[in-house]
Amino acid sequence: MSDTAERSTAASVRLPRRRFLQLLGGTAAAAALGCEVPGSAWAAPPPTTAYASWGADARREMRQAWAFYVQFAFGHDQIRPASGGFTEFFVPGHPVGLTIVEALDTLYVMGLDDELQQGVGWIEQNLPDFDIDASFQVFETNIRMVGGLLSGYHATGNGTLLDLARDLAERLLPAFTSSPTGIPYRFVNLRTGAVTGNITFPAEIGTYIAEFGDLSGLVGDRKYYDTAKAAVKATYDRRSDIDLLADNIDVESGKWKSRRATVGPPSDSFYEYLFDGFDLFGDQDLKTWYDVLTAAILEHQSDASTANLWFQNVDFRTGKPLDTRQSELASFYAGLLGQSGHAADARAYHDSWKLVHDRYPLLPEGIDYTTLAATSRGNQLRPEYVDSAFTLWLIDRNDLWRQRGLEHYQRMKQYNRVRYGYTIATDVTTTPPALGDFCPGYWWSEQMKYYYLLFANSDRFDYAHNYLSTEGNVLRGLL
Ligand code: DMJ
Repeated sequence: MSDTAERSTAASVRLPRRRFLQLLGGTAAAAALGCEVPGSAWAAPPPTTAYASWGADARREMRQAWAFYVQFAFGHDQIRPASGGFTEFFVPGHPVGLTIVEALDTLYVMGLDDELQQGVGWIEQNLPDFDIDASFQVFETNIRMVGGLLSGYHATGNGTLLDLARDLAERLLPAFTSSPTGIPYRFVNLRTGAVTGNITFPAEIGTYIAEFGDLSGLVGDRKYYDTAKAAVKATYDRRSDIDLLADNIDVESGKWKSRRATVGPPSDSFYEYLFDGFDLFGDQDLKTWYDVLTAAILEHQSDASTANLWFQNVDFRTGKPLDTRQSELASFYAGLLGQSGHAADARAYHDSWKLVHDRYPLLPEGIDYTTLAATSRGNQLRPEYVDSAFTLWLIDRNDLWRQRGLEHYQRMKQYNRVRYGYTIATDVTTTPPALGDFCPGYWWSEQMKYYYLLFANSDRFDYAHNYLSTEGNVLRGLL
């Protein structure tokens, strides 16, 4: 790709951020237009070079893994790196190049420009639009595909990527607009707009504002932003008297179908995007909702009875403890707490996960935090632990976070590596762990980017003012 040419084209198609904030109107826009967008307080001291060789190492691993993906699975959603096979993520028989889309901005920040050009070329030649007569999961399609295309657009300025992001978001909209509550159905047929899946979860309701809001700003149409925010509000308005959310809800009746409040799945990124919507767009409503729910979580779900901080699952109406299980996915919450000013809790919660990391060769999918026993023995090659470490490092530049990130990276190299890349594990209670044959799409978008940015000093990333989505897509801060 002619990078310079593409970038100058991009400048002419982008709707300036200021214009989008005007479109938003009201207090939120005023706050943002006053340049009080949170995140600007992130410290930016001079980087050290102690970890630079690990940055180069992560870049080499990414390049090699990409070469294997191109050789064995190019255009398919995910490689099977042990066997050299492939698998689709959304719908069997309907590949959408998920790994390529997820990898775009990681390739960009790493300066792997030939690979980036190869990926964009595949998209240009093979994805004219998303007119696919099949049912796609709305949440995953948004965070992975819409977000990946948008961050790819921010990286390259290639208008095709933005057009595709818009085409796809349009096809997701019926999930929201055909719902009587504004809470999206879980699945939508990308061609017909037919919806299914009327029992859903907070994360699948509230993880759109970053991508939809970015798209609104880029194309000058606020409907995406408004749709995403309405779904969040519909859920927030159904909080209990003690300001907690349960984790199952009926899209059509708006009635809760469970009583469990959790910061882990299937609620996790609902909370993340409340704060992120404020971070990106200065929307004070979202910040208020975040603060109300977070105060209740800290009051009713914090459990320091083991001498470490954990977040118990509780009854959302009474606050009564339900169980002491913790998903690995919940470790993202340390980063979110840090971003939102809860520095001591952030450190304490990451310290808790460090204990688990010390106990097993790889983090298990789930534990009982009273004993640290694995309740789910697999390891889905997940990024949340290093995601938090990276986020916390951006805030205080304490080398502790780099050390934790490096340890996570070295364990992955030691235990998740197979012939053609990196794979999930099926049992981490043995050393070495038993391995599967599957590299998830998020590996390309999340941890490889976090490792690289944590260790290297990328001149394509603004370490002081940035935004990474729940899927690690950089929607602000690419240089
Ligand atoms: C990613 O797809 C996203 O981070 C999502 O929010 C939940 N976790 C997976 C990776 O584990």
